[in-house]
Amino acid sequence: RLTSLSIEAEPYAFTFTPATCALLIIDMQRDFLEPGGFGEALGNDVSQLRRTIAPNQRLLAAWRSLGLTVLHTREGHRPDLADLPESKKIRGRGPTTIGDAGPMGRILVRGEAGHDIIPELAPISGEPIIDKPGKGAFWATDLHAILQNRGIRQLIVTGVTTEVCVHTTVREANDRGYDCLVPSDCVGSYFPDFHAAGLAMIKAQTGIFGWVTSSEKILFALP
Ligand code: TIU
Repeated sequence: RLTSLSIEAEPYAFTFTPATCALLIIDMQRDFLEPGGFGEALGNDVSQLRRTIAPNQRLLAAWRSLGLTVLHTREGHRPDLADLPESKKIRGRGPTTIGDAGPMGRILVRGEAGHDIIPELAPISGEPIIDKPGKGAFWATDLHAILQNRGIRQLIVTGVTTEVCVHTTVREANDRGYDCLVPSDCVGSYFPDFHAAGLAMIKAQTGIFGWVTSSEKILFALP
């Protein structure tokens, strides 16, 4: 039986009960991670994100093998763009922005190829997919209700990007009473210095938003 476990982490050990701790994988979408996608078209180095794929696969396999809760998120908008604020649409100032035709379909539009989760981390039956219009996974979604209905109190948050959607989600989760643990090798940013600062911010001030560890340390702690 799974009871309380302890993971070596910073600023101190993360104690958790597997049955009430979900793996929440943020926005591992083709348009952010794949060569030829929207992220690369913006001039970003996708290798900074792609290094997170293998560690996420190992963590996901472990969570599935123990029968624990897994959830996935995708950032994107309705095909009619009714949920896309004008501010978000025009901020990019590029030749192509959200909703326009991109290399893998309309950029960040639900149902398009580029909006989907990369095949390496494809969700399976029973794993809720949270479609979110914003950076945080709680705003304008049913994530909190789903977590409450399953009795989840703690989250392991992975995915991309560290300082944008992962950070916003960890902050939102913290305010809703969830403990968040972030494995550093399972989150990534196009900007290595933002990645490092983002992780430092989470664990500063004796864990102001949460804890930071590695996937290896999580796997080591599992039964
Ligand atoms: N998922 C996520 O972080 N969305 C972004 O737009 N991130 C950027 O870093 N651009």
